[in-house]
Amino acid sequence: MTAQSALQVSADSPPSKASRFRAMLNSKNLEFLMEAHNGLSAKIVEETGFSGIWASGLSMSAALGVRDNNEASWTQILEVLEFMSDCTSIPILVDGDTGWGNFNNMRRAVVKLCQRDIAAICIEDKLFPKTNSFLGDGQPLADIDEFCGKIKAGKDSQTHPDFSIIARLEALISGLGMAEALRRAEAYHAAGADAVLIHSKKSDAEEVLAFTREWANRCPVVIVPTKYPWTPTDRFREAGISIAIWANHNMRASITAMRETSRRIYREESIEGVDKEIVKVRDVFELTGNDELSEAEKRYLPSDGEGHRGIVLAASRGAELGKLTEDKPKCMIDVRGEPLLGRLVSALKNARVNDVTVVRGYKKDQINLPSLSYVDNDLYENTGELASLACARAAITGSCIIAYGDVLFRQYYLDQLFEHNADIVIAADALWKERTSSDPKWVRDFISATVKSSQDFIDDKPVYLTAMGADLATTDIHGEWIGLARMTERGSEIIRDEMDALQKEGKLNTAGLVDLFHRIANKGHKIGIVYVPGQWLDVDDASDLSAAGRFL
Ligand code: SPV
Ligand code: MG
Repeated sequence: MTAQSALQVSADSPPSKASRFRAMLNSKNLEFLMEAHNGLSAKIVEETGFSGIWASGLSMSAALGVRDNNEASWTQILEVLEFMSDCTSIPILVDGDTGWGNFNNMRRAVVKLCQRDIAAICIEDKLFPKTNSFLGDGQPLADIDEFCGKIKAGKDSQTHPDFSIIARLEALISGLGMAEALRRAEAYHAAGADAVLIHSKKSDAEEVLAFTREWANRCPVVIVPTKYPWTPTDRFREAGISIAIWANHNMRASITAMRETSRRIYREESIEGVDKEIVKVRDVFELTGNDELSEAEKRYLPSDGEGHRGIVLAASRGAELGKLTEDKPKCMIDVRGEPLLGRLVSALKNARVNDVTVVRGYKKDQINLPSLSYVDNDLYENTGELASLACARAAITGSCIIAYGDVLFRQYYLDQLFEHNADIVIAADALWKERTSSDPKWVRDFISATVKSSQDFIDDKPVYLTAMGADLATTDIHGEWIGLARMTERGSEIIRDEMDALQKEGKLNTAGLVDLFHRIANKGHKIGIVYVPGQWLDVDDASDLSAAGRFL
């Protein structure tokens, strides 16, 4: 970093992109820039770990469907750069072709680039409109003095002290030889270029390495090894090269991937085949930062009182699932490309349950979905559901949903819970299946209610819970709880009070939700029942898991 830029950086602000790029140029290590051509590819370059981006002229043009012949105007390129710069935090070196005109165009371009936080521009000593270096033979070069004037105009126009201008030498490409390349490098360096880029279209690196030997690091040297990809990178390092640019490989990779995908869908007249091979739509949301928007909505949109809270109990392992839960809890088991918990949270968010707290326990570090709040029941092995719920006590306020972390159900069941006017409402399967002799290793949550379901599910009268438990007499069973409950503000208060009562009685750590609801109903509070026609499951064992796949 130069002394000037050090002044610009206060103790608590990170160095600017321009300063970081300048540090890369001047560092003793070989650095790398990876090509990007739009916001998405720029984000991918950054998430991969690269320290900087090459905004390739060839790639940006190709992505716009035009040739690398200045067919896209410089302001169109500027617009692409703005998207790339806005959505990334690493420096961008833009391929500025010939500076998009003469010294005057260069001045204006540099100002606009600085405004958009672009760290550096590389300009090549060819004529406008440019032609890609790998096309044709012996392209005419710019007049040396004219090109030096362009460099000076750029340096005089930069509004950030560390903005860099790299002068790209096309003498070797045009067959004018090493002496001409060195003569021009000297002139451009004297005109103020911060580095030179020596370009070659030979299939080995020899002339580039010969240049670096002659040049002897009078200023940093940048290379683009597209045509000599087999040269070991260490040779560049040994030659003291400052930056190697991987110039067009994301654009080319995207062509390969898009062709394969399009052709397969065309052939198969179906998207099923490619579906597993490509990223999920959820990944796209993640890459484009939708989580941040959800957070911002909570902060800035007026609250219309309809946002709800959710508490998901996900502390248990799900030991019946054997190997599948050896390294993660069952709520993170993948069902058709998405963890159970991800599916549950999407259903909750679709019902405007925006503020979701997950209670973790077994392998808690594996539960790491974005935009959720987490609390941990570290004693999950020796405690029950209410001990987990107690960990999320602070979240049991207002309009609130409680759900098991392993349940799948139809989205509209949530709407029905919210439509019911009882303070506590639970969803119960009216088409519950009888207990069988092999059933259950785990506990079934049966309910008894004031009225049996008519089983037409259209116009059920208000129904309320009378009893709940695994051991209800078969004749008393009217349904099976599906692991989903909803409370109003008053309902949340009733739940908290009953938990306090259980705590006082020393029963909180071992009791389950069924005990809680049973006790509340027994105390005379009306717990509403929404009868649902099956179409749900909780994933307890391998057969549930395959049923889950079918369910979806
Ligand atoms: C680009 O990526 O647009 C370049 C590098 O200018 S090259 O295509 O090798 O000329
Ligand atoms: Mg280019």
